[in-house]
Amino acid sequence: MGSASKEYEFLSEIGLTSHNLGSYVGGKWQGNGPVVSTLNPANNQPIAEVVEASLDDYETGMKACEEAAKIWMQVPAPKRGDIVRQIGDALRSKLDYLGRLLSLEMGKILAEGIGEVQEVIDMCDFAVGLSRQLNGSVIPSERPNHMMLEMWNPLGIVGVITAFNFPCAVLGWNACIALVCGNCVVCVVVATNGEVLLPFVFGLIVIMNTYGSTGKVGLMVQQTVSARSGKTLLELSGNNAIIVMDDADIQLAARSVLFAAVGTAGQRCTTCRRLLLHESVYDKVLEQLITSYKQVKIGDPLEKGTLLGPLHTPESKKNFEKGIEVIKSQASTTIVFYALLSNQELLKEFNKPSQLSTKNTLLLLQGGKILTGGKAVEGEGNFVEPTIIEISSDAAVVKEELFAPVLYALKFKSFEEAVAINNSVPQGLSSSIFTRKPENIFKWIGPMGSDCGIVNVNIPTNGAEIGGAFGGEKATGGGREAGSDSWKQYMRRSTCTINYGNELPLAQGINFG
Ligand code: UN1
Repeated sequence: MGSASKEYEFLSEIGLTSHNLGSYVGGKWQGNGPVVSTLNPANNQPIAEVVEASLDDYETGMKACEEAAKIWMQVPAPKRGDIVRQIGDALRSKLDYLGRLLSLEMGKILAEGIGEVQEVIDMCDFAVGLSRQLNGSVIPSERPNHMMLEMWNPLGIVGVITAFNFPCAVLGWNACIALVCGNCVVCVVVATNGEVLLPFVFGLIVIMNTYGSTGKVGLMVQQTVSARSGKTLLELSGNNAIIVMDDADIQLAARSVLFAAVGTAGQRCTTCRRLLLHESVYDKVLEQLITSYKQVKIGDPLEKGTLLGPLHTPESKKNFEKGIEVIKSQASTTIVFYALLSNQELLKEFNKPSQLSTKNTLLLLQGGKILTGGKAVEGEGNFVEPTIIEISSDAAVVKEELFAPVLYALKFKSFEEAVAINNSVPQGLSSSIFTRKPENIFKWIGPMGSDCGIVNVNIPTNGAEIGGAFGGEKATGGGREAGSDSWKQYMRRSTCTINYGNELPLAQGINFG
C-alpha cells in the first residue's frame, strides 16, 4: 500500500505507508491503540495514519525488554558498539529520506532535517569509540593486601521521552550511549500537545527532553520517577541569550543571531530568544538584523531557498499570536497607568525621563515594541513572521519561553549588566557572547559569568556538536546528554574493595574485637 499523495512516495523507501503500526514490540511492528493522523504543518493535510500503542502493547513490550536486557548487558561492550555501528550505517544509507521525513512532519527546513539525522549518525560513531572506553579506575587502598576498584555496570532499561522538535537527535544522544553502556532502550515521542501517558514512565532512568509549558510535564515525570527511587535526566526549556559587546564582529554576530533565532522556526531548546546589545552597537545590529529578517523566505520547508518553515501545529501558531498579544497588552498597561496621571504629571514624566519614579519606569519599560514581523501568515499552514521586539529585560514575558521565532532586543551598558540579564531568567540552557577581548571571554566562562550549561563565544546559542555534554542548569533540569562523560549517567558505579590477604585490617585504623 503506497502513501496517498505523490510527493509522499519517498516514504516507501523507509518502509512507511499511508497506514502504519506505531510500536515495535518484541521484534515486530504492532499497534492496538487509537489511530492518529500525522499532519503536514505546511498545509495541515494528513501525511499518513499511525496506530498508537495500547497499554497491552506497552506491557508486552516491557516484558520483552526485560528479557532482552538480561542478555544485552552480558554482551561485551565493544560488541554492543558494533551493533550501534550497524545502526549508524543503516541511517547513513537512508540519510536523505529520513531527513526529508523529519522536515515533512516537523516543519524544519530540509537542511536541518538532514542535519538532525546526521547528528544521530555522529552519535553512533561516538558511541562505537566509547564502547572501548567505559573505563573504571583502580584506587589505592589504605589497608595492606587490599585493592579498590571502580566498576561501571549497566542500569537495565532506559526510557527516553523526546519532544516533537528533535525526535531523532535526542533519541540518538541517549539511545546510542545507553546501548553501548549495556542498557535496553524504550523510546516514546511525546505527543505534540506535550501529553505523556504516565504508565509509560518506566525503567531505571528516564530522559526527558521537552520545551516551554511541557517543562511542567518534565517535573511531573521527575516526581513520579523519584517516588519509586528511579533516576531522571532532564533537559527541559531554555531561554537563551546572545550578548553583543561593543568590540564584537557585527557581521558574525548578526549572521549567528539569524540562525539562532529564526532557524527551526524558533522551535529549538537552544533558540536565541533574548538579544542583549551594548548601547554603542544597538542601532547598527538591529538595523542589519531587520534588513535580513525582511529577506527571510517563508514557505514549504522542503523547497529550496526556504529559511523559515511552518510552526509545528495550528496550536503553536495560536500561541505565537497570543504571545504577541501579551506583549502588546503589557504596552497598553503602561498607557493605562499613565492615563491615570494628570496631564501635567504625564508631560513631566515623558519630558524628563530621569525623574521617573522607579515604579513608573518599570511600567514604562515593560511595553514591547515590534520592530519587524509580529503577525501570523494568513492561509493554510502554520506560518508566522520572524519577529523582533524591543523590550525591557524586566518585562515578565521575557522570562518565559515562547516557542516561536520571536526575539527580544534588550540594551545594556556594561559587561556585568549583560551577564546579570543573561542569568536573570529561570532557565539555564545556552548562552553566547560576541567579543574579541580575552578579559570578557574568560570572565564569561568563569564563576562570575554565564550560569548556563552551554556557554559559547562568537558562535550562536544553537547547533551544539555532539562531542560535548548537552544540557543546562536551573529550570532546564540539570541533566547532561550526548558526549563528554555523560555516559556515566547511564551506568551504575560499584566501588569494589577486594581483600586478597588473610588478615582483616579495618579502615580508619579501627580495632574491633
Ligand atoms: C533541542 O532543541 O532540544 O544544539 C536540541 C542544538 C541541537 C540540538 C537541539 N544540536 O541546537
